[in-house]
Amino acid sequence: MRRITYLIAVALSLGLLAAFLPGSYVAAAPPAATVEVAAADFEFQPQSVTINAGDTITWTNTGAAPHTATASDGSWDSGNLDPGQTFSRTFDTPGTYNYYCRYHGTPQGTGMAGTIVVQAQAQPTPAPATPTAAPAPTEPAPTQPPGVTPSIQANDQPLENNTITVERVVAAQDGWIVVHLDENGRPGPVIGHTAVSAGESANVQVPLDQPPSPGTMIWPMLHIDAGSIGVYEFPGPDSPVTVDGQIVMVQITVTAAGEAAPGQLPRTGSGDMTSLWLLGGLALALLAAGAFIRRRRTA
Ligand SMILES: [Cu+2]
Repeated sequence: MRRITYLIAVALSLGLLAAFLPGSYVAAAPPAATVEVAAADFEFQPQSVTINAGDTITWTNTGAAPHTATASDGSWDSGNLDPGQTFSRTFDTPGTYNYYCRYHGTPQGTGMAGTIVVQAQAQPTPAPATPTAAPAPTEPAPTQPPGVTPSIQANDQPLENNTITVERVVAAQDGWIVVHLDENGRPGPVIGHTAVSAGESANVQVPLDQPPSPGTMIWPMLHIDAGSIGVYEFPGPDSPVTVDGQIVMVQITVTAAGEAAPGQLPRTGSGDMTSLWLLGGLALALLAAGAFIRRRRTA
């Protein structure tokens, strides 16, 4: 009996010793891994990743628009990632980390958002995610009927009642004209949208929630109407329309009010007419008063 106790003690000591030996001698925790996540237009792929504590996630912007990977609780942020740029972060503490794209998602997890599940290292490698746990089905790029190539055409212009006018839109299906603010030469946050029907539309008016100051660059962009039809859902299923991998959009500049485009006659507003009448009336009154005074003097 005592001999068995002794053997157990020896075995335990050896085990302890082994635990302190360099990793090459001992079957230690798996080496830290780097897991790739794509920040595509407009979703993270894969949307959910499970890693071990100590592993690193590298996000790569594989899209055409800028994106970010930003912790939903605000504890970390990649900053702006232009197409091709990467951001890496190592997750040492087990837990579930939700994140989103500041341009195309929300901290609440709608739109462009993702999750990182960090497991304690001692746990066995997780089984690959089952198909049912896969991210929400990706909406395929809308297929264009033959002969219809979506396009958008707009010029630099001043705001009229906080509204911009998009000269010409060709849409293969019902959708939206969405106006993005410029961010480093690419479309950033959305500042307005309006519905547009399939086919060709002229002079589409888009009201803006945040009127940009003169000199601001903006990007009118064509989006599809998917998900709930007639409800603007972006970030969400109402994704931008692409033609040959290029988003259908145009960059324009907001000019100062009253700054007429070359070749255009200056507008005469009702306000200008009112002041003209007032001036005319005043001149007539002065003339009449002068005539009255002169007549009184001569009398
Ligand atoms: Cu994004």
